[in-house]
Amino acid sequence: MIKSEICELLGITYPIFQGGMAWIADGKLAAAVSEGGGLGIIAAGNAPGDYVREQIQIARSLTEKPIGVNIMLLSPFADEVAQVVIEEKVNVVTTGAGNPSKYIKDWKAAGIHVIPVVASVALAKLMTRLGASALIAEGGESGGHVGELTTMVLVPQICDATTLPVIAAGGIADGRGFAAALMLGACGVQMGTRFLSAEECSIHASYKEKIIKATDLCTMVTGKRLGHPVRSLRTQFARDYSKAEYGGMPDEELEMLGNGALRLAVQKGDDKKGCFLSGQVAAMVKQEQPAGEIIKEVMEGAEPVLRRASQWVK
Ligand code: TUI
Repeated sequence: MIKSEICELLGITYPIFQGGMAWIADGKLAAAVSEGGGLGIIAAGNAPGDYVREQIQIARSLTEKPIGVNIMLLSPFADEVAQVVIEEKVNVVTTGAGNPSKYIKDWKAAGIHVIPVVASVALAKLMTRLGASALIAEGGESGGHVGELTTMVLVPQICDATTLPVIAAGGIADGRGFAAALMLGACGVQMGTRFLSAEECSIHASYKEKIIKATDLCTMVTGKRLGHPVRSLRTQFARDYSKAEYGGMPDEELEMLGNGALRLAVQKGDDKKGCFLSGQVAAMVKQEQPAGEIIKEVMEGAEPVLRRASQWVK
C-alpha cells in the first residue's frame, strides 16, 4: 500500500487525481474516480456556473467521498464558477491556464483546499506564499493547454521551490510513471488521458477508440501563435489548423477555426472539425475499464517498481 501526505490532507485513499478535462470530466466521471479512492475532479472548462453546480450535485449524489472542481481561468465564467464552488462547498479547487491569486482568500475562508496547476517556478512560489494546500506541476507531455517545460524538468524544480506537497502531471499513465513521479519528489500524480478510457467517461465512442488505437507519435501541439498551445491527437483538424497557423491565416480567422472544436470531438466524435485533446501517453492506454480498476492497476504497478529501486544502491 502506497500512502502519502496528500492522502491524509484531502481524505483520499490513493494519491491519484483525475485531470479536470474540459467538456469531459463531468460529475459521473469525478464520482467514479473518488469512489475508486482517488480524487475525482469536475472540469468547469468554458461552462457557466449553473452547469458546474449541476455536475457537483450529480457527483454528490453518487459519492460521499471528497471531490474537486477545476477552474479554467481563461473562461469567461471563471468569476461565476469561483463563487459556485464556495456555495456548493466542494472539497478541492484546482486551477489551470493562469494565475488564480484573486480568488484564493475567499476559497480558503470557505475551507476549500486550493491546488493550482503551475507550469513555472515563479507561480509556484507565489501560490505557496498565498496559502495553497498543494501544487500540481504539469509538464508539456499532457493533453490540452500545455506549458513550456516537460514533467521531468518541471517537477524537481517545483519541489525545490515550495514546501507544499507536489502532484506531478503530464506523461503519467501507469505504475512506472507513478513511481518516477515519486522519485522526482512528487507525492502523487494527476492523470487525464488514462481516464479517457474509463467506462464512466462519457466521451463519444470514436474519441475513446482513437485514444486506445493511438501510437507513440500520435499527438501534436497547435495554437502556439495565438499564445495558447494545446496538445491533441494528430487528426485532420490538427493538421489543417497547423497549416493555417504557419501559413499566415489572420488571428481572427484562426480563432474561429478553433471555436467549438473541443465540443465537436467530445460529443460528436467529429473527425474533420473536432479537436481531440490528448496527452503523449495515449499510446499507453490499451483498453476501456472502470475508473476504480485504472487506479488499482496504477497503484499495484508502482509497488514492485519502487521496491526494485533500492537494488541500484550498492
Ligand atoms: O489548463 C490546462 N489544460 C487545459 S485548459 C483547456 S481549455 C483551453 N482551450 C483553448 C485554449 C486554451 C485552453 C484545455 N486544457 N492545464 C493546466 C495548465 N495550466 N497547464 C499549463 C498551465 C498554466 C500555464 C500558465 C498555469 C499557469 C500559468 O501561469 C500563467 C501566469 O499568469 O503566471
